[in-house]
Amino acid sequence: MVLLSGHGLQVTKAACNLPEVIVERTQATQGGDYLFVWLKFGPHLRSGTIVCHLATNNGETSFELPVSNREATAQRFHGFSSDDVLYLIMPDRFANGDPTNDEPAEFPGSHDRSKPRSWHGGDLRGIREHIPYLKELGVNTLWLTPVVKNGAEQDYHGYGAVDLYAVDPHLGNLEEYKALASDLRQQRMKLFFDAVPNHVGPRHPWVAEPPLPDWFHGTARSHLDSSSPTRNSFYGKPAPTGIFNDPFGVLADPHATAAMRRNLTEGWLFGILPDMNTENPVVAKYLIQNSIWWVEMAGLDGLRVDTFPYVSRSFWQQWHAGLRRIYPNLATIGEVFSPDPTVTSFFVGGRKQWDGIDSGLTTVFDYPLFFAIRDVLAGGAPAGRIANALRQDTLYPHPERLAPFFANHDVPRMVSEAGSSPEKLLCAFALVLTLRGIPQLYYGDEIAMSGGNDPDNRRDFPGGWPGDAQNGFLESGRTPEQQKLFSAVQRLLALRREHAALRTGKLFHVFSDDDSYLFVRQTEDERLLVVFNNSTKPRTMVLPQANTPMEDALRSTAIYGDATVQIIGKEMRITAPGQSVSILSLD
Ligand SMILES: [Ca+2]
Ligand SMILES: [Ca+2]
Repeated sequence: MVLLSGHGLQVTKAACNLPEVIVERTQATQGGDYLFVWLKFGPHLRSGTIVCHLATNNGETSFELPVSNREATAQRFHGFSSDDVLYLIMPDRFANGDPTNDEPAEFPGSHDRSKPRSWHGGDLRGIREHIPYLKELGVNTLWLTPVVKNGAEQDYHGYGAVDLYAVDPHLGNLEEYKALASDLRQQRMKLFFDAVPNHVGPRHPWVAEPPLPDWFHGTARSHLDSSSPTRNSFYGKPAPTGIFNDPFGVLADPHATAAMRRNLTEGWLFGILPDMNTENPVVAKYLIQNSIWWVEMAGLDGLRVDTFPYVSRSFWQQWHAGLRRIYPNLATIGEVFSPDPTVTSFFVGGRKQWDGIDSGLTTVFDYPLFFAIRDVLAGGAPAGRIANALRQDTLYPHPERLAPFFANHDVPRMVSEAGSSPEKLLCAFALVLTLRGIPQLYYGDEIAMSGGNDPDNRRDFPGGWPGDAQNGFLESGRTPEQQKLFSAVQRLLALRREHAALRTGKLFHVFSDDDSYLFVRQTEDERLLVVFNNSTKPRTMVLPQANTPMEDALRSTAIYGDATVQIIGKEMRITAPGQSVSILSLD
């Protein structure tokens, strides 16, 4: 399906210049300002440019459609596993590899590094130039916030698309994006695209003139707000976190009414982002084709899926079916911003839920664990909250695919949260990199970048711009404290690569209370004990070994951190420094 825009497109005849291309049907809309053309390709179609002629009662025109054979699929569309570590970058804020695109001619006044909500000049070339840094750190899978064309003065973040088939000119162009993907593949690294089928930006040309009258849920003048009419008090409990999140409970609740759900799935996010009418099959087709196009063009391994609960589940089922028909291993990871695992797990695919729908989603970011880690480290909550989050893994078909994280672009930097500290930041890294799942890190946390709420949590990576006073990409440019943290994170990432138990080992709780949480990651060949002490004071714990994965261990070797273990009789006497994580190998 091709969507053309123009004038007077009420065609009476449409035909293309190749016998392998058949025009199945056409539909003109909006007084001829749009034309949908459904094409069918024969099996012998070859690379080239299709030219299709359109005839109307008032004249003729034509359009060209480039087609190409698929590139070799080796090393593409792999999906992900716990062998991978995701690293989230906001391209505008990481590194400026091309100062000539800082303020594209069509967006005058958009670039101003002194304004936190303006474009700052970072781009795709800047990321390409820093692949060696990412390799040196030890991450292998990049999630970039949306690279689609936005352009409006404050849309540096990418979530306000004005063209779903173009790279934003501040960031580069499609060739530059493909080059980034290719460079990453050469380094055996992966690339995830941030897909946003829920909405486009308020300045998308569709808003003034939608291709179909029901292209969006509502119109710019008349639409629902995405805020749910039911607040947390509906379920008799107060909002459990200080961080805003819509109560998605009604979407997972078999007893909720359509009225309780409708604002969430059909409302305009924040009351301003035009909400795609994904129930219209033509809109669904457009969005599915668009996602396939990006995956194919760049050879992507996966998609991070924005605002997942805000889109109807039947759409997600179709969208995944469309993608997986071509890319059976493609990974999709959904944003379900909720502290409640009964809510986050509901959206994961792999099984039908009470509505008869399997969303198809590979996995979700582990928001419940995120809230637990923040509450424990910064908020002084009991360390046992971590065990409590993990206990609920039973809700997920594949808990080993969950993506634990302690920061992203929507929450304050860990080190800047009240009650946090550099030591706590390092504990957060160590937990996320040793608990089960596929970890996700946020750019700059490895050098303790600070920042409060959005957009302060999206500062420029120091050294990414010519003339920056500091260069955090180089050891020589880091402060001693930053270097200490960077080295520790690098070490944790290396240990993850070296020890299969940290990637795939079965996880056992072995001790948990208000101050400490201890767990073992076990494979057939290896047992690793991870000791997290959240108290500022050192402490000693005595754990019986019987009927635990520590059974019969005769000695331990510290591979990270300063905890010590003495094995006396059938007991392990574990001493952990204050505010620390340690990893010990048991044999
Ligand atoms: Ca630039
Ligand atoms: Ca929606």
